[in-house]
Parts: sequence; C-alpha cells; structure tokens
Amino acid sequence: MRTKTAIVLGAQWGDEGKGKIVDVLSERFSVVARYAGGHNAGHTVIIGGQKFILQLIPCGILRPTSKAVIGNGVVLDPLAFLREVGKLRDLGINVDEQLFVSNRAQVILEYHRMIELAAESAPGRQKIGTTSRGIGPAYEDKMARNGLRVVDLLNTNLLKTHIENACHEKNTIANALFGAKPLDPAKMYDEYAHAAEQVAPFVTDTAYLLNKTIDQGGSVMFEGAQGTMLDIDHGTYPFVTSSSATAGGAVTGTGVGPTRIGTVIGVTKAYVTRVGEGPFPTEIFDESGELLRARGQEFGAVTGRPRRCGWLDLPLLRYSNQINGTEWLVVTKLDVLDALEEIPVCTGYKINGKLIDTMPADVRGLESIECVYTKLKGWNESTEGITAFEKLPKLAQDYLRFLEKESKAKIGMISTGPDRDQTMLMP
Ligand code: 2SA
Ligand code: MG
Repeated sequence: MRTKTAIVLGAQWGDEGKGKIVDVLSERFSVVARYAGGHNAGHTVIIGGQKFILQLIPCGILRPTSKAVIGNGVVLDPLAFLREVGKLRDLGINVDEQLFVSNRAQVILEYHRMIELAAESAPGRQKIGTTSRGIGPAYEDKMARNGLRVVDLLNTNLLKTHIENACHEKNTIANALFGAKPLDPAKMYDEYAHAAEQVAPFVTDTAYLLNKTIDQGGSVMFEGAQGTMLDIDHGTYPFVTSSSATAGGAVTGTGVGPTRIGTVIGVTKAYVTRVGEGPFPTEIFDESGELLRARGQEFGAVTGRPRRCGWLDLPLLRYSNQINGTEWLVVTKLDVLDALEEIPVCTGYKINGKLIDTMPADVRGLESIECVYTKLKGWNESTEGITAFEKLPKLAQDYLRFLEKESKAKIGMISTGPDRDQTMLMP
C-alpha cells in the first residue's frame, strides 16, 4: 500500500470499521477527505482506550499531523457540524488549523429533517429505516437544483431569500402530504445566519486544496462513508442512502480526477451487518445472530439501533470489489468469530435453483436469493489483539485465505480488536 492517494471505503452495508482503519492508515497521509454522506455516518475510533465517534468530520482529524477535508459531495448540517467541532475542541484537537469545508458542499436545513421524518412514517411510502438526519431530502434538493451550498450559506441575503422561499414551499408540501407542523422561516434564518458565521472560517475551495496537495507531492486519503450496498446507484435500491458511497463518489465528491487516485481499499467485516430495512441474503435469524451482535457490539453508532447480523457473503464482496475496482481488502472484527465451532460462509447465489454470478438489481430478486453455504471450521480460541498473521490459529488463517481466494482481492490488513494497535499486515 505504498501509494500517495487511496480511497478507503465500505465493502458491505456500512459499519465495516472504516473509522478505525482510516485512523490507522492516516498516519501515512497528509490529508484525509470525506466525499459523501453527512452526519448519518458513525465512525468509531478508539485511541488508548478513549472512544471517539465521528459523524461528519473525517477521522483524519484525530492525527495532529493530518488535515481533514469535508468535500463537495458531502451534505453538511451546519448545526451538527458545529456541535462536532465543539466536542473535538473540548478534547484539545486543533480543529481550527486542521479542518477544511468545501464551499461547494450542500447544506442540510431544518426542513430536510422535517420532510424526512414525515415521509418515513407516511402511509403508502416505502419505509427505508433512515437515520433521520435529513440526508435524503438534502440530496433531493441538490439534484433538483434547488439546494443551498455552503458558499450560499455565507451570503446572508441569499440565505434569507432561500430560507423564505424554501420554507414556504416545504411547509406547504409537508402539510398537504403529511400534515406536518410548519417551520418558522425567521427563526430558521437567525439560527442558520448565526451558524454560518462560525462555519465561515473553515470554508475553502477544497478541490483546489486537494489537487495542490497532490501536485506538491503530498498524500490524500479519501474516506468513504456508509458502504457499497448503500450506494444510490449500485446498492440495494431503494434501501440505500442518497449518496455515492462507492469509489466513483470519491472523484465527483472531491474534485480529484480518477487518474490521480492510486488505489482502492475495501473494508469488510469477517461477517456482515446491516442497519435499516432492505434485503440481506445471509442474515441470521437464530442465536448465532445474537451472538455476533453481542460479541461485535453491533448497535448503530449514531442511532443506537441494533444491527442485523449475517454470515460472510462472498458474492456480495465480489460484487463490491468489481464496482469499486478494489485492490486491497482490510478484514475487520475477525475476533468476533472466535466463539464459533463452525462458520458458514456464502460462496454463491442461486435463483430458481440456478447459480448466478451477477447481483440482482431489484429487491424481489434479492429476496429470492438462495445462498449456497460452505461450512468452515471455527478456531474456537481468542484472536483478540493478535498482531501477526503467523500467530493466528491455523483455522483463522484458513478462513482469511479462503476469503481472499474467493473474493478475488488481496487482503492487506486484518483487525482483531477496536484499538489502533490491534491490527496486523497480511504477509
Ligand atoms: P440515511 O439516513 O438516508 O442515510 O439512511 C438510508 C439507509 O442508509 C443506512 N445508513 C447506515 N447504515 C449503517 N451505518 C450508518 N451509520 C450509523 C452507524 C448508523 C446508525 O455507523 O452506525 O447509527 O444507525 C448508516 N447511515 C445510513 C440507513 O440505516 C438506511 O438503511
Ligand atoms: Mg458506522
């Protein structure tokens, strides 16, 4: 992994442990840039026993030598942003010197949350199980060319007219469709104008900053949020988030061209989880699922929702590697499997009894998948905190080799616990 620019992204449905891996790898990068999503992400990093959960700000901020960039592909809630900045300042992190926000990022406003809450519980609407942060409606406005960008947030006249017009429109729609209570544009303007003043010092042209960094021989890591199967185009639509979580998103979401990106690193758990609604072929419904949830502490980092758990899904991983052009895999949470006698792994999908080698595009197809399982022997001893591949039990090594062979990407790193140091390189 001796490259100056790398995308680190989730190969599954998010929560693969990207936070920890970005933190470990960020030592080698001068800038870490988020390219998609918003404060729906929950990136957990544990340093010396202290836990940090970052939602909007890239994990690179935790390295005093790294710059952290919020790219144009992100939707930024200024109020959530300032809360997170405040928490980091309290921890003694030098956010004022290290953090940069794109002037082209879209802004999440209060009515986006209102519309999302109303739509999620409206009769006849498909419930997605979102994080209720206003992410989807903010991206809707972006694509409808009706959004407010950070550069506009800083222009008080424009902000005022935008809020007045948008509030009128959103209040009317939300009331007519969902009976939602109207929002007060004057109150909203005061709140956001005040926030804008505090956001302003962070704002810059981040595409320029990133490209200059690369021109001058610096290194950039692109930090993905959510995961491949939650990508708006390539995920399990409509049960997805509203942004490009895959590798392509790093290009459009930062303004760095594809020829300047050195490698793609996919982070995968040694099993699978998903939070929210939607198809999940290898989901476990018996006590093994409970065991993984308890051992892996599988609860949403932002919402606290219990995550659904399933066996390692190799067709899904192959799909993810293909869509992202993944060169390296990082396997996390291997130690969660320590307590199992036997570990089923899905090696193929069948529909109507026939093996398929593409991912069905529609939900009905995904739901009718029959998984073909291979049962691997569990190692049944602790791997927690092991930092050398040779020290892993032989059966755990076999599990990883099997994953590598079947997924068609090289494993570069393995994680055996939440702390920075509980990590090993693959020989
Ligand atoms: P949204 O809010 O519009 O992005 O929700 C749409 C779908 O995307 C899923 N989603 C996530 N899945 C896993 N982790 C996420 N971040 C938090 C975490 C989630 C949490 O790290 O634990 O705390 O619940 C995340 N963000 C969005 C979401 O569940 C919907 O299925
Ligand atoms: Mg997470």
